[in-house]
Amino acid sequence: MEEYDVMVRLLLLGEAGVGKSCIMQRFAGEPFQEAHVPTIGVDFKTRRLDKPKLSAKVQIWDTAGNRRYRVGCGFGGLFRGCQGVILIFDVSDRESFNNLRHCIRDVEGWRQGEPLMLLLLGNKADRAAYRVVSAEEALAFAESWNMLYLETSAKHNWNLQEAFEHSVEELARRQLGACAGRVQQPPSRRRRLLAWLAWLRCPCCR
Ligand SMILES: Nc1nc2c(ncn2[C@@H]2O[C@H](COP(=O)(O)OP(=O)(O)OP(=O)(O)O)[C@@H](O)[C@H]2O)c(=O)[nH]1
Ligand SMILES: [Mg+2]
Repeated sequence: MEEYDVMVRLLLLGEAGVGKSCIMQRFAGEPFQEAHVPTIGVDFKTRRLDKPKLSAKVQIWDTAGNRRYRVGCGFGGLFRGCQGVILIFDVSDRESFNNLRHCIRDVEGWRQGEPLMLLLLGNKADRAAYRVVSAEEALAFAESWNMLYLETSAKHNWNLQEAFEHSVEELARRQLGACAGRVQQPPSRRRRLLAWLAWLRCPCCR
């Protein structure tokens, strides 16, 4: 029988076209999809994540950004089976950032006061010339909801491993309780983002 320390279920939420499916596919080791094939209903993929002191089975649930395609999916029930929600917007699409408040309203409705890990991803960070949401603005929004903020690119596989590792470590810390000392604490949120931005802005480092 397969052995692991924790089983983690994560839900991806965000507007249509922000890159949820690409992020899930990249995490599962699949190539980047150039075409936008809207998700109908829900989809999921599972992968093991093995760290020196922690092994986890990670199940990623991908949702339809277009609410019309969510009909009949039993979203509330699906949500209650997940310990963490990854909210995603597109840094080159302001609407997708503005509409995060609808996602948060959904989450607040489903969670009914239960503890939940939230992570915010600003995806398509490779589209630097088209950026309309600054990292500073997104970070301020994330902090107001007590979320970690990371910038990702599903296209170039930037920060995806880090995003999922953070989620798993955070949830493992909560699930394993007394054993949680085995899981390494991530560095401070702001320091990680600043390091990432310095890297993103420096062409010779990329
Ligand atoms: N440049 C760039 N394009 C991306 C990135 N991630 C996704 N895309 C593109 O964005 C489009 C939408 O990606 P999807 O992953 O299908 O978006 P989604 O959020 O799953 O959309 P729905 O299923 O409709 O909710 C596709 O054309 C992808 O190739 C990225 O990091 N950078
Ligand atoms: Mg999709």
